Amino acid sequence: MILHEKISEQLPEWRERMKLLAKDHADVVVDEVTVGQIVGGMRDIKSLLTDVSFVDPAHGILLRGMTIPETLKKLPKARGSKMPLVGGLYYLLMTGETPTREQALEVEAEWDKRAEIPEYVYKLLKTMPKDTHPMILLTQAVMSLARNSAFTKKYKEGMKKDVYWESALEDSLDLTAKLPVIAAFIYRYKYFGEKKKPKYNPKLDYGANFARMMKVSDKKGYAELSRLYFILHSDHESGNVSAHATHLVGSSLSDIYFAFSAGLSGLAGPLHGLANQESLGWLLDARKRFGGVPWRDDLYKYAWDTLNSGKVIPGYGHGVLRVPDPRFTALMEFAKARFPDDELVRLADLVFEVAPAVLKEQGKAKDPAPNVDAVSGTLQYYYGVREFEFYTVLFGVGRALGVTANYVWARALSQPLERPKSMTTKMLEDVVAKAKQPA
Ligand code: NMX
Ligand code: MLT
Repeated sequence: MILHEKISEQLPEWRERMKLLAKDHADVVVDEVTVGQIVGGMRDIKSLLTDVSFVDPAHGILLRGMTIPETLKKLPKARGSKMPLVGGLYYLLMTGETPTREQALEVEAEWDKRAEIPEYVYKLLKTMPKDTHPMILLTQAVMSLARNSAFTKKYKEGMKKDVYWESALEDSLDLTAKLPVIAAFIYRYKYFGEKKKPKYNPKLDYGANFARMMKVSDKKGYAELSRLYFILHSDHESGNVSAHATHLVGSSLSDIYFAFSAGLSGLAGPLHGLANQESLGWLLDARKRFGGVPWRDDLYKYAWDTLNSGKVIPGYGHGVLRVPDPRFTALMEFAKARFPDDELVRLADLVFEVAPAVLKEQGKAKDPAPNVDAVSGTLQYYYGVREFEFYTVLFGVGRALGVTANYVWARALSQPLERPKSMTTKMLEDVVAKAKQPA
């Protein structure tokens, strides 16, 4: 299999580099940690290692070194489409190389072979109460797939450490193949009561399959959005909650199903992936309150009302970025090229003018710019996917692409159990008292 071959070729060099760092340079100081960082959610502490992606505060995500516009331009496209094949993105994340169209299609073909969902997963989903949040359903479905993990099976049989990554890759391909099918089933079952299992069509790519299984009316347009959406949400270096949770759990040698269900649980929080649903809710509220796209002054007041009521403006701010998120820009460009007159798109655009100014005036948020969640739901809404509780599921399908690539490389490079050290408040106060003592 193509990804297996490529990773095998690259492994000796990466292992050598890792060995040098671990053995010969272990005592070189990289950074210092301040009290502010310890009490402030570990922000900016450089302590994670990944080559899959990097968030540059001034330029946004670099996927294997490529900006979003470069990624969208250079990856091979689905036939008759302006958007890249998701299989090509997976090849890029896994290998660090830009694939040819054939290589991207080989990954897509792997997904075709693995997209079948075990019957018990459907049964499990159907036993849940009707009002269960779709992120609970997705997390449960993913967790239940651990039953078939190649990694866990081989581990029990005594698999050697240097081949851990091979069964990690097997599981990752299986998981990423099944996710769009599971997500589409959850959508059709939960909101339309459909019990029929979605069928993956080998003649279609990942994005087109998803659009077909979701049964939206404009399948072609939604396939384009799905390709873009999954690519944009795939990875955002390793410190974000979903990636970090997946990595942490994986470091205990839990299989990717356990690890990713932890990542999904983190994604389900309103400060992380759930912000896309909150963000659309905020826009819809504004539209309802003002009977359409409001005047700028009204929107300004609405944004201040949100802040004054102790809430955040969803879709704005970021832990690392200090410019408008290029993923936001890519989605906005997509919308403006296809449906510029859509009322919610115009409203989201006006919020982009007003919200940063309000956040700057308030002076708290370090990044007053929009992140990916500020507009992602608006595009789903346009294509008729209006059940916005479901949006984080879509984020999850995309995020699996990045975190599984990281999981495979973490096993390939024998990244160890993650185990940072904690302190007590008294210990921290003692450190402060000592630092403040006159010399
Ligand atoms: N609206 C109001 N206040 C904000 C916002 C915002 N959009 N962003 C940051 N702040 C506040 C933040 O709550 C904090 O206040 P306090 O000191 O009272 O605790 C202060 O500004 C400093 O926060 P930062 O250091 O700028 O941001 P931090 O790194 O802690 O948090 C987010 C980053 C993304 C959690 C934060 O900006 C936020 O809550 N944004 C809204 C929710 C959102 O859009 N989340 C999605 C993130 C992207 N994703 O896809 O996961
Ligand atoms: C993400 O895509 O994970 C979010 O932008 C959050 C982050 O990077 O912290």
